[in-house]
Amino acid sequence: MKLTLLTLAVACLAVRSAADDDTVDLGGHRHRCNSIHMRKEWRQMTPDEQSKYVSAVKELNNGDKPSKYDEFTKLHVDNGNSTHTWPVFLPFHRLFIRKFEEQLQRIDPSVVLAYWDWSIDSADPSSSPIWETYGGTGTGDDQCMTEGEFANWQVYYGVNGTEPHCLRRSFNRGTTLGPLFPPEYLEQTSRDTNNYTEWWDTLERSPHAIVHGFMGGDMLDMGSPNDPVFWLHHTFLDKLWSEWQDKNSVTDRAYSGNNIDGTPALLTDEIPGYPGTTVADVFDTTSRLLCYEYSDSSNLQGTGIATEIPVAPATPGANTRRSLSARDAKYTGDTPSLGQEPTFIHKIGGSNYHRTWNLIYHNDKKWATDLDARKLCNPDPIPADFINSMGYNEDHVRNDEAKAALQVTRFNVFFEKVCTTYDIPW
Ligand SMILES: *[C@@H]1O[C@H](CO)[C@@H](O)[C@H](O)[C@H]1NC(C)=O
Ligand SMILES: *[C@@H]1O[C@H](CO)[C@@H](O)[C@H](O)[C@H]1NC(C)=O
Ligand SMILES: *[C@@H]1O[C@H](CO)[C@@H](O)[C@H](O)[C@H]1NC(C)=O
Ligand SMILES: [Cu+2]
Repeated sequence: MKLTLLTLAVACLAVRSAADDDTVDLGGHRHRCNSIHMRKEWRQMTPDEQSKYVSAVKELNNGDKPSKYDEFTKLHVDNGNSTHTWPVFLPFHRLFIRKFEEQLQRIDPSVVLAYWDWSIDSADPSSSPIWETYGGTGTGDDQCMTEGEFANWQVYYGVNGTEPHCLRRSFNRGTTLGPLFPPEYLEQTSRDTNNYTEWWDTLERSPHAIVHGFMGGDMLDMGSPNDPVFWLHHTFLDKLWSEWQDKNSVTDRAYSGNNIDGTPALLTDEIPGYPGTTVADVFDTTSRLLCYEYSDSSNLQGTGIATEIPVAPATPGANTRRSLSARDAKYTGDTPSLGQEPTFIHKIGGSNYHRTWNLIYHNDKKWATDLDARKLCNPDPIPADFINSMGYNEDHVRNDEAKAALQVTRFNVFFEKVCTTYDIPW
C-alpha cells in the first residue's frame, strides 16, 4: 500500500514538473510526458477512485467565497462569448478542464478527470448510475439540489456576474431526462467528415447542447461549470474530439473556421482566458501540457457493442461481421430533411422499412440475437429557447435530431427493438 501511494505521488510530481517547464518546444509533440494519465468513464472507476474524485471537487469549493472552484465558473463566463459557437470551443474546453484537473491533483495527486459517456445511457439517461453520486433534478421553485454528494452545494458566480446561489437543476421531463443521442449517432457524425469546422460545429450544437439543455438550471448558460456534471460532460466531449483527431492523418491536424474577430482560426491562436497558450499546445492530449489519454467505453454498451454491431453477412450464409459503417454506407441517400421525421417515425410501424431491410439483410435474424439488451431511442428535441440563447442554428439542430431518429428507427426495426421510455414528441 505504501509503495503504491509513493509511486503515484512520484508519477504525479513528474507530470507537474514537465508541465511547468515553459522552455520546452510548444505544441504537438508526443512522448514529452513522464507519465500519461488514463481518464476513465465514471463506471469504470473503483468506488475508491470515485470518492476521491468527489472529495477533491468538494474541497475545491470549500472555505471562503469565491472559492477556487468558483473562479472556474468566472473564467468560463468571462470568456464565454469568444469560446462558444467558434472553432476554439474544443481547444478552450480541453485546456479549461485540464486546468481544473490540475487543481484537483493539487488536492489529491491520485485524482484524474473522469467522463460520463452518456451515449451509453442515451435511451434512458435518468437511469445512469452517475446520479447516485450527482443527485437527480432540483426541487422547489428555486430548483436547488437536495440529493447526492452535491446536495446544498453553494456557488458564487452566474452568467450575470456575482450572484451567490444554490446549485440548480431542472430536468427536461420533470423528474427524468429524455433520451439523448445514441452511440451510433456519435460514431456516424465522426465518420462522416474530416472537416474540423463541420465536426466541431455539429458536436457543439447538438451532442454538447443536449446535455446542457436537458439538465437545466445552472447548466443552461455560461455559468454551467457550477454544476459538477459539467466536468464529466466536457471530458466526454474532449474524448470524442480526441478520437476524431486520431481517426486519420487529416483529422490529426485539422483546425479551421473563423474566430469571433473574423480572422481565420489557426493553430497559433491564443486560447481566450489563457494568454501565452495556443491551440497547438493542446492539440495532442499526450503533449506536455496535457499528458492524458482516454479509456475505451464501448464495452459498457449493454450486450451489444457500439462500434461493431453484428450485421448480415455480405454473402448470404457467410459468417462474416462488418461494422455499422459498412452497413450504413448503403443508406447514405436516405438522410431525412427537416419536417420529414413525423411521417417517417409513423411509417416504422408499417412494413416499408421492414421490407427494405429484409431485402438486403434477409439472413439477419440469427445475428440479431446477440443484441437482446440493446435498444435505441430517439433524442428528445433540444429546447428551442436554449438553442437560441446559445446562438446555434435551430434548423441544423433539428436536422441532427432527424438524422439520429433515422438511425434509431433503422436499428430498432432491424433488430425488432422498441424504445419503451419514449413518446414521440412531434
Ligand atoms: C456576451 O455577449 C452578450 C450578448 O452580446 C452580452 O450581453 C454579454 O455581456 C457578453 N458577456 C461578456 C462576459 O462579455
Ligand atoms: C441575467 O440577466 C438577464 C438580463 O437582465 C436576465 O434576463 C437573466 O434572467 C439573468 N440570468 C440569471 C441566471 O439570473
Ligand atoms: C469545411 O466545411 C466548411 C463548412 O461547411 C466549409 O465552409 C469549408 O469550405 C470546408 N472546408 C473544406 C476544406 O472542405
Ligand atoms: Cu463551455
